[in-house]
Amino acid sequence: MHVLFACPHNDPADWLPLLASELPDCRISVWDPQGPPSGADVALVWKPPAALFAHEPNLKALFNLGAGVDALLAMPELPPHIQIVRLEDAGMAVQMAEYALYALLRASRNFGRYEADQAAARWAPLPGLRRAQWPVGVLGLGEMGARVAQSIAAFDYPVAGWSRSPRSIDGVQCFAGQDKLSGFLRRTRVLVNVLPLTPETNGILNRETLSQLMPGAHLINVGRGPHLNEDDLLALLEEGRIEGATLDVFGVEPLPPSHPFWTHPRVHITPHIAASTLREEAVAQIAAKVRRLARGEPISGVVTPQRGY
Ligand code: NDP
Ligand code: OXD
Repeated sequence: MHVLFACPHNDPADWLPLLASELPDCRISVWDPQGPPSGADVALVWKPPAALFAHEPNLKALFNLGAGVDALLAMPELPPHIQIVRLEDAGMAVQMAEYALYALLRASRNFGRYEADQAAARWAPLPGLRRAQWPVGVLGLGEMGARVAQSIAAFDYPVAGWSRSPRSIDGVQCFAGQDKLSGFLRRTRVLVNVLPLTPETNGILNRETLSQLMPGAHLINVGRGPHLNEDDLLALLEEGRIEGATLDVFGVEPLPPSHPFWTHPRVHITPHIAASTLREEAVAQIAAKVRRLARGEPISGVVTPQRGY
């Protein structure tokens, strides 16, 4: 197998030694758009330039260095015959669970209020937490969502999840399909979105859906920016129908300096760091799949383009 590293935003020096040690029998090279085609069989990619596909016609599989493949599938130059393989967890699910727990606890345990109290040297304990008043709902029950839901359930919050096909997860009330979305939203106070971005899920967080959440609702968006109608969220915050939001992903990234989210007192933002790709874990997972492909064996994590994830 010939493996090509085609991630112009990542330094190959950080990746090649790991790849070489995991795949000693493979030829490994870095994509050179000025040079002749490498003839590589598979490539590691993250937001690759469109020119890659015409330049490297021998590629049969792309290993995406992330879980979400929305940007890749949106490229018109992507040849239909190429297999797309996404990262499956690879150390990201635990990060996602930490992030969601942090945002949940900040809201439910009043940590934001206590930070303000400290700034004002004010000693003002609030009544203790009643978990029954904080039902959490997780949109998406895949690698990330299942781990998020299980982690929150371990802290005894009532947790539900929503997916496309029926799922069964201990301690999590599972809803599936479009016709169950409303019931899921109505029992949810803290909504965590960890769906992939597809034509079906684009814009799913909007006035109509967010208005169905319980009073005092909080939104945690760690999926993709275009899931959320940002103007609808701002209006619902203003109207008091949403209490607060923790957002990691945005319609435009980096978030423009003039965006109202930067200064909104009830919006907490982070720069798309909820779950970062970990080099060692990612390379180990990809290398194991490359070895299976070399032996002609099937691999998991292959994206279904028609589904969009
Ligand atoms: P998976 O493919 O493992 O899981 C996707 C889940 O979403 C599945 O449960 C799937 O349902 C569900 N789903 C998809 N479409 C629909 C739909 N139309 N209606 C209901 N449920 C649907 O993905 P991951 O968990 O690995 O990743 C999810 C997303 O998280 C990524 O695509 C990416 O956008 C985001 N992400 C963000 C990061 C960050 O740092 N902010 C880092 C990593 C990922 P079913 O189970 O039936 O297939
Ligand atoms: C991913 C991401 O999809 O980092 O892995 O957003």
